[in-house]
Parts: sequence; C-alpha cells; structure tokens
Amino acid sequence: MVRAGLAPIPAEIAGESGADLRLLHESGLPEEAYLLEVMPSGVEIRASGGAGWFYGLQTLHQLLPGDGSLPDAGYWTLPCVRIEDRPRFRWRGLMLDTVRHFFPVEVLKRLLDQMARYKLNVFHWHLTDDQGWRLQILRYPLLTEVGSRRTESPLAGDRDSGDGVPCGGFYTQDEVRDVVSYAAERQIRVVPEIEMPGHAGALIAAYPHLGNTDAPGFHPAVWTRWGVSPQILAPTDEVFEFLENVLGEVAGLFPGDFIHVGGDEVPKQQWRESPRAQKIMKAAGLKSAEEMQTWFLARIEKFLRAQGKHLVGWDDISEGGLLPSAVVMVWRDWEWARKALAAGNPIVMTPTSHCYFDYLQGPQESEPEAIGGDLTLETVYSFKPVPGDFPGGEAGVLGIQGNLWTEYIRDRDHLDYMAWPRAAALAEVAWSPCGSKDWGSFERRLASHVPVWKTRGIRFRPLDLPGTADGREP
Ligand code: TNX
Repeated sequence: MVRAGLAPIPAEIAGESGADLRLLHESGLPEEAYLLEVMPSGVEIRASGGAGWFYGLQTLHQLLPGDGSLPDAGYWTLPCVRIEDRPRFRWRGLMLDTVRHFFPVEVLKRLLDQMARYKLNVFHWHLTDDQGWRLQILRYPLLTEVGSRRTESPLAGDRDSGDGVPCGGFYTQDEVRDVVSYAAERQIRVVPEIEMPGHAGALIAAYPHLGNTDAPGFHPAVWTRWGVSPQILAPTDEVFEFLENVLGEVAGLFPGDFIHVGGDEVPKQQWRESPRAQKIMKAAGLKSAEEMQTWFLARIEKFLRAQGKHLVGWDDISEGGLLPSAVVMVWRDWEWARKALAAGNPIVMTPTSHCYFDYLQGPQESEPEAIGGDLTLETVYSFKPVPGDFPGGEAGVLGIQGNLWTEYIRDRDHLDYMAWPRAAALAEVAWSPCGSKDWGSFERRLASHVPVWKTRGIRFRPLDLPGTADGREP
C-alpha cells in the first residue's frame, strides 16, 4: 500500500477543515471498484487507480448532508461506514443529440458534471445528422460552413410547418479537445457519433457529389424537418475515401476505443433507384440494399480496426447480416440483442422502452412538448437489461445507456428537465448488482439529492409531479 492522491478532490471536501482523507492504492481491486471507510480517525478510499478513487470520492460527497456546503459549525459530521463498491456494467452511458438542437460547450460540461456525480462513464456525442453537421473537420470546411446551418426548424406545436428561424452551430476541434479532457478528468470517455450512410443529409448538402446524384428526387439540403431525410450517401470509392479522411480526424480527436457510425434508419430507396448504386451492388455480388448496407459498414469497420478503434452502430446495422466485431447498440426490438449476442457481438442496451429520455414522463397535458412516448421515472428504474434468455447471459452486455434526442429539447433548462431525475435512475440500474434494486429506497434517497440539484442550478423535473403508467416490464 502506498499513499497516493491522483483523483481530483471536490473543493468542498478538501476545504479548509484539514480532514484526514487518505487515497490508498490497492492493486487487487478491479478497475472501477473502491472501498470507502469512514472511521473516527478519518476517511480512507482504497482503489487500484484513478477511477476507483474518483468514485469513492463521489460516494463520500453523497454522504455529506444537504447541499454539500459547509455547516455553521465549520465541519461535517459523517456516519462511520464501510462501503465496498463496484459497477455492474462497464458502459454506463448518456447520449446527447447536439444536432437537432445545438448546445454550447458550457452545457455539455454541466451535463458531464452531473454524469460524474452519478458515476456514468460514457458520453455518447451525437454530432452529425440530416439536420446539421456539428464537428469541425479541417480537411472539409464546407461540412460546417454549409452543413452546420439550416434555414429553419419545425414550429413548436406544429411539426409540419417551419418556424422561419435559422439554426446553426458547431464545435471547433479545440472545443472538442477541451470537452474530451474535461470528461476524462471525470472518468468519462467520449464516444463520437458520425452518421452513415443515412442521417447524412447535412454532409450531402455540403458535398452534393457524395450523394446519389443520379437517383430520382436527389435534393441536397440541410433537412428542416424532424424524421428521416431520404438522402443517403452513395456507395462509391469517392465516398469511402471522404469518410476515411473524416474518421481519421475523428480518431485523432477522440482518444477512446469506440467510434459510433450510426447506421440507423437508412432509407434505401435511392440505392434501389440509382443506376450507379445498382451497378456497384451487382459488381460486389450483393443481393439487396440491406446487404449493401452491411457491405458499406464492413468497409468502414475494417478502416476503423486499422486505426485501433471499435465500430459501434445502432441495431439497424445488423439488418443485412452482422459485422464481425461491431458493438451493437440495441434501441428497438430486443431480438436484435439476442441475434448480436448469439453471433458474439457485444451490445449496449438502450431500448426505447426504458432509455429514451426524449419521451414524455407524465401526462401529455401537463408536460412540455415532447416527441411522444411514455417513459416515467419508475419505468426507467424497472429496467432489466439482461433477460434470462440472453445468449451468454450478461457476459456480452457492455452496459446500458440513456438517450437524449433533442428534436423537442430546445435549451439547457429543458434538457435538465428531461434528464433528471431519469438519468439518476438509469445510473443506479447500470451500477447496482442485479437483484438489489428497491424502488421505495430509491425514491427516498432521491429526495435527498434535490438540495444538491438546486444548489447546482439543475432544473430537474420535480419529484412530486405525476407519472403515468409505471413499472412496465420488457
Ligand atoms: C430514432 S434511435 C432515432 C433518432 C430520433 C429518435 C427520436 C435512433 C437510432 N434514431 O434519429 O431522434 O428516434 O426518439
């Protein structure tokens, strides 16, 4: 055992009290595990590295009464406890869609702060889509010059009309590096998402020759409605070269192991109707547009492997057959999870039934406008991500993730309202051992987080507002 002090100590804890807080190295503990002991002689946190110390400190912080500010007495009184703790899953994610609405870096950092408090460790950053391209790529400046701007968005309360208000924004590479290091200091890895071959309308608006220019209805433009644009990337060598150059820059910006390439909801009509795409399909011996999607992404997967990265994609990537080593993010039918696991592909469970934080969390009449759906706090908490019949049980399940799609989430306060407290429920599912959940206890404990959220200016959804149908099972 050696004395160590690598993990940042929250200012309130370090304080001026001179509390005897020891961070001790214990190599036998798994990567994110910690042992926290509060004793009359002081506090000890044992871990095998930074992640464990960091999580021990988060738990210590949660033991502090109220909002964490120093009481009048000038010191805190902590209960003597011994907590041995480790996460159930290694992927405990939250996704933010920064395309449908743009959120400045400050808002991302606030979200990362909250994630850290709940020991969530993956920030999935949705950066490109039909409605915008939000990541600076040095080699292709039009991606942001053209692709980050749309002329208008759907009107609030009337999805089929436009609001006439231009909307734009993107992150510079310096800003991305800043976010990545801010996240890393909080033990959060950032997984960027660059969508292909569908949800790529903004890319095609910037570089129209990469679309299916010979398909009927080819219309390059940054999409101004929600839903899915029919414009998809052409399956040409030129497109692959472009994507590889983009992904090369992305790989350099994001040091983590994973790059998400979307792959969801690809409308295949243009591939069926483009003579050029059909020719490529036949030459490659592919029987369907679905097979061509797998072929397309297999080529990208090979490129990413050569860069030392794993491809992650939404479960739609399996429609034309599974890619050899892709991580499948399951959002629709749980059958996709079983198929992926049976083929040996790891999965992240993020089904709409329990993880879509853009869905309504109470009666529609009394909630802010949302995409629809029905996802109460209790339903999130009831999430059982690994049913008994998953091939290989829990072994292939990397973890779980909540998704904040932002078609109807326009600003920071609304984002808070949709994320909290639901993301806290998800965090408990992600961290706690299977079978240890207790809704009553969660509700009681959650109440004690309210003063902290208030101090931090988090505009959470008040806990006494009504939910709707609860406790849905998968
Ligand atoms: C489906 S989930 C989408 C998103 C939308 C979301 C709205 C997924 C892979 N695709 O493009 O924003 O529904 O809930």
